[in-house]
Amino acid sequence: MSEQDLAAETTVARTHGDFDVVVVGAGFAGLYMLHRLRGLGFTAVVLEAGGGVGGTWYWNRYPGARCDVESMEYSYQFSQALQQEWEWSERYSAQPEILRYVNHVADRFDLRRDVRFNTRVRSATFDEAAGRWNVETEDGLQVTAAFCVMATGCLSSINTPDFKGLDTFKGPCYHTGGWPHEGVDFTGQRVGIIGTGSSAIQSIPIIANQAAHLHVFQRTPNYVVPARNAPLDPAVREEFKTHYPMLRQQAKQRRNGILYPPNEDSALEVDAAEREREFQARWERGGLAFLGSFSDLLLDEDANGAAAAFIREKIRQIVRDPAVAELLSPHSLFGCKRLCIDSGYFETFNRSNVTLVDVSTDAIDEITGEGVRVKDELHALDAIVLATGFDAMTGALNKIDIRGVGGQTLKEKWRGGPRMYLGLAAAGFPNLFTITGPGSPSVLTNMLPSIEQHVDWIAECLAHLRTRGKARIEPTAEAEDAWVEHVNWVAGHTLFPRANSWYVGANIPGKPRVFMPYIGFPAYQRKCEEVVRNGYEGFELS
Ligand code: NA7
Repeated sequence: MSEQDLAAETTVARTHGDFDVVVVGAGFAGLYMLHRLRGLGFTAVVLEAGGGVGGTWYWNRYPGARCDVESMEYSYQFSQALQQEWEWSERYSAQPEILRYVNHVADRFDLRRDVRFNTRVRSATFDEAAGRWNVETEDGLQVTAAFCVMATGCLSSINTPDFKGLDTFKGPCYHTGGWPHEGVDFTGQRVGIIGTGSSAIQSIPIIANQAAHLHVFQRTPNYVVPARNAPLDPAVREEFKTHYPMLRQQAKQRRNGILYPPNEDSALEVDAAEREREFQARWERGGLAFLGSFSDLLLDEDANGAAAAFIREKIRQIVRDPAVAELLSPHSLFGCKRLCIDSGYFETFNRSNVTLVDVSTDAIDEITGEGVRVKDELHALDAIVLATGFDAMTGALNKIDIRGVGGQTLKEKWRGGPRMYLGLAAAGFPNLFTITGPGSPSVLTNMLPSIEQHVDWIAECLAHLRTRGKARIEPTAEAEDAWVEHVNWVAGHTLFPRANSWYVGANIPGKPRVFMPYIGFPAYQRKCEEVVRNGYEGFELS
């Protein structure tokens, strides 16, 4: 289906009148939420800012955009037929293929007719007297529903740093998280890319191949392991398809919901040769499996240091110029920012048309009409790429004026950092749910099973309320406080909170430093099940 067809379809979704549920966002989360709600006989409408389905995969069309979770796992599992019929082509899917998959799902389950595209939500207000949510969009539409589900994504609010003079630059400036649909041809151009996170690491080798010259402005180097992407081995595909239910179950028992085998040994209890062997085996295997090399990499500083040293040595082996290799070598904690997965990233710095510009001590002073100025040097450019990330986890929610009981805004409630019960609901905001909200495992996991677990929980909760004749659900302040404390307590036993990552909001100036996701997918699922078994413990139903 083309973009035009999609846009034409936007008028089809019924938006007048009352709904049982209004869902914000038509990415993987919002689409599956709609599917479950329909199956339970609830009326629902989905409001989506983009011109099509797919969320993250709709917006992030930068060159090289690819998932870092393997294709056979980065897919829905709610439908056996769907997971049997879809054929992934590569070990890690590229953005266009994932977008095709989401579109296929939308068609297969006839979801589009309840989605209103090109519709950005401006506010959501709880009407206490009516016990309903009033949702208003930027184009003046008003929708009311008994329940509101925010499926707004964890990495959907782009971060554009406040560079002096950014708007004076004469050439085009692109953000990786809002890439033009028609693509960009950098042939013959002098391009500057700001940032060296996952998006930059994926796009740099491809842009370098095209551009006359690429300047990479790096503030902090990252730990990167090879993806070893390849056409999907038919034997692997068959293995998954034959044993999908069992493999999905196994994955749910893993800390991050991903199937790679974890090594239960401590990195410090084996000798140096064994440590090296394990790291090397994982390096050759490729991908996030490197995180599972040893059980204590994210718990113990010395174990962590061993993994860090291994990767630094790899960088020295790959990058020919020792000064560049040193600049590319991270000295922060390993794995406490999202580990990046590459295809030829470090090799790209051996090219004569690539310059690494260190902006760690001397920040970017300004952007002029001609390029980027750092200290006294102007790097003349024809185009700029901002690979500067997102206001993660809370950004998309805080952009919407969400008002609960007594007119309190969610933004105000979260002034000191996000507070939610289970990352699903917030005290003072009855009948409002978030999918993969702060305080749930979300970004530390394979997002797809995390999304499905949340959607299933919410769907079953709504069905329960209907059966019991209850109209309102809200977590108690005590349950919320205890959960926030627990999330922090668990994180405090790991190295995670010590790193300046977007997990703690360190990338956004002024954002309160709080470790936002919950560490431990299996324990989290058990907790959610226990809450239900105990009659929605921690929630007030009325
Ligand atoms: P990231 O991982 O947040 O990376 C953003 C990059 O932009 C990172 O290198 C930042 O450096 C850099 N940055 C941000 N602001 C500035 C300024 N003001 N000056 C210089 N450099 C800056 O975002 P991505 O889009 O790459 O990846 C997001 C997630 O998507 C990723 O984790 C995967 O899960 C998929 P910093 O490290 O803050 O010094």
